[in-house]
Amino acid sequence: MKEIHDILGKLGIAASNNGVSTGQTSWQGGGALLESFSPVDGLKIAALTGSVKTDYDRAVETATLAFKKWRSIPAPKRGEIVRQMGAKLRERKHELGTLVSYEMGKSLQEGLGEVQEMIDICDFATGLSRQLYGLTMHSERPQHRMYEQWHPLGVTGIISAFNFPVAVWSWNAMIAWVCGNVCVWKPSEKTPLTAIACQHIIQQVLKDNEVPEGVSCIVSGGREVGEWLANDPRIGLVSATGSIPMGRSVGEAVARRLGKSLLELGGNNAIIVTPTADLKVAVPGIVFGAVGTAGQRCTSTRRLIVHESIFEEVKARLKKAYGQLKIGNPLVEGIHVGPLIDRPAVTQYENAVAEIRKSGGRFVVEPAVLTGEEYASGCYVAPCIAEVENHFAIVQHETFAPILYMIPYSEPDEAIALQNDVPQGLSSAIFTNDLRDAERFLSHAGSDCGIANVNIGTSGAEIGGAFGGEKETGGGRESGSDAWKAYMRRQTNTINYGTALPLAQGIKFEI
Ligand code: UN1
Repeated sequence: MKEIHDILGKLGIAASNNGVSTGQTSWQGGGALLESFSPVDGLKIAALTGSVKTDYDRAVETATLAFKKWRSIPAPKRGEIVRQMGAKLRERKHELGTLVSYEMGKSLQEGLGEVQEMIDICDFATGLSRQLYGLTMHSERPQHRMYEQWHPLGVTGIISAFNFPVAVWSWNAMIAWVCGNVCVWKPSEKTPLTAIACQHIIQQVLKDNEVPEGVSCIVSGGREVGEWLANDPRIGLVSATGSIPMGRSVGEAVARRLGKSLLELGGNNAIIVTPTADLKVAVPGIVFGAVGTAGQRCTSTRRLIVHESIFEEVKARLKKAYGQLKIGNPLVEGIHVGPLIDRPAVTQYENAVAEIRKSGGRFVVEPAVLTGEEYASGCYVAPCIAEVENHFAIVQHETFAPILYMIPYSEPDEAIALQNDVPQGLSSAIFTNDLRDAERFLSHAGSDCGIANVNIGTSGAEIGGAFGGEKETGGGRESGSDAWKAYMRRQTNTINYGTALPLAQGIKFEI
C-alpha cells in the first residue's frame, strides 16, 4: 500500500521504534524485538523493542511519582487536557484510522469508527471531569454532616487486545485521567504500532500542558508484561480486555494481592429472532454482527436463535446476503470483510470448522480459507454459517472468527434459556415486534448479559453506556454511565460540628 508510508511518517512511525515510553520520553526497551506484519498484505510494517523488567520498573516508578502531581491538578483542568487530546485525535483521525485498518485488518470504515469512539470518549471524559459526584447522607446524629467523595486510585494498568487496538485504551485512559489516575498501557503485541502512534498524537498535548512525565506510559511486550502489572501492588487497578484464559490469570493474580481489576473478556453473543421480527431490519443486523471486523469483536454475533416458523426463511435470506459479501483488502472501499489478525487465527478457524463437522453441525454457508494473489497474506477466510445444537462444546466456546451458529426454538422461554445457556454473558439482542417478547427478554427473567438490545444487533455499542458483561465475561464495566467509579476509591466522611460527642446507634460511653 503506497499511501501507508506517508501515513506512518505523519504518525511518527519509523522502521524501528521505541517500545517503552513514559509520555514525553521514550526509549528502546531491552526486550525481544516486536515486528508488526499487516494481515492485509503480509508485509512487515515496522518493528520496536519490547521491555524487560527494568524498563517496566522505570516506567512504573515514573508513573507513581507523576500520580502525586497529577492528582493535585483540579479534575476540570485534567478534563481540559483530555479535551485537547480529543482535538488532536480529530486532526489525525484519517491517519490513525488507516493504520488501525492496516495493522489490524478491519475495514477502513471500522478503523475510522474506532478513532471516532476515542474522540467521543474524550468528549465524555471532559464533561465527566466536572461530574465526579458523591452523595450526601443525613446523619442520625445532631450537628453532624455525612457525605462521600471519590478519590483517584493511583496507577491504572491497561491491558488491551488487538481487535480494538486503540479505542479500548482510550475508554480506560481518558476516564482514568480525569479521575486523577496515571496510566501504564500494555498494548497487544499483535498491534504494537497503533499504540506508539497514539502516544505520538497526544505527546504535544502532554508537553504543552507540562503534564508530569509518567502520566501516560507504554510498556510494550508479551504476556510477561501483563503478569508484571497483575502482580505489582503499585498498580491500583488493572483493566484487562482479552480472552477468558488471559482474564482468569490476571484476575487471579490481582485478587491474590487484593487489588482491583476490571475484566472485559470474551462473549458468546446471541440474537433471538421471533416470528414477528421485521426481517428487513434483522438480516443486516445479523450479518453486520457476525461478519463485521471478520467476527473478531467481543460483541460479534456468534449464535442465532430463530423461531422454527421462520427458520427456513431467515436461512434463505442469510444465504443470499452472505453471497453478496465482498472479502478482500479492508482499505478498499466497499469491502465488507477483511482478514483475520494472523495465521494462527486462521488455524483456529479451521479447527473450529473441523470440530463443528465432527459434532454433527451442518454448514448452510460453507467455510473456506481463501487463496490467490489478493489473499497472499494467508489470513483471509470466508464467513460461514452452521446449523448446530447449543450444547456442542464448540458452540459453548468463543471462536474469534466469522462463524455464525443457527439454532431453532419453539417457545419464547426456550429462546431465552438457550441464549443464557453459555458460560459467557456480554451482549445479546432480540428482533421482535411483540412487546411481550421484548419486555420478557429485558426483564430479570430475560437475558443475563451486560448488554441486551431490541431490534439492533449485539455489536457496535456506543461509548455512552457502561460496556461489559457477566459470568465469564468478567463482570467489569468500562466507558460511559458511571463506569468511572471503578477507577476511583470511595471515601465516606463524617464531620461533627457540634460541641458534644454523640455516638451512633444510641450507644452511651461515660467517662
Ligand atoms: C471489543 O470488541 O472489545 O460494541 C469492544 C462494539 C464496540 C466495542 C467492542 N463498540 O462492537
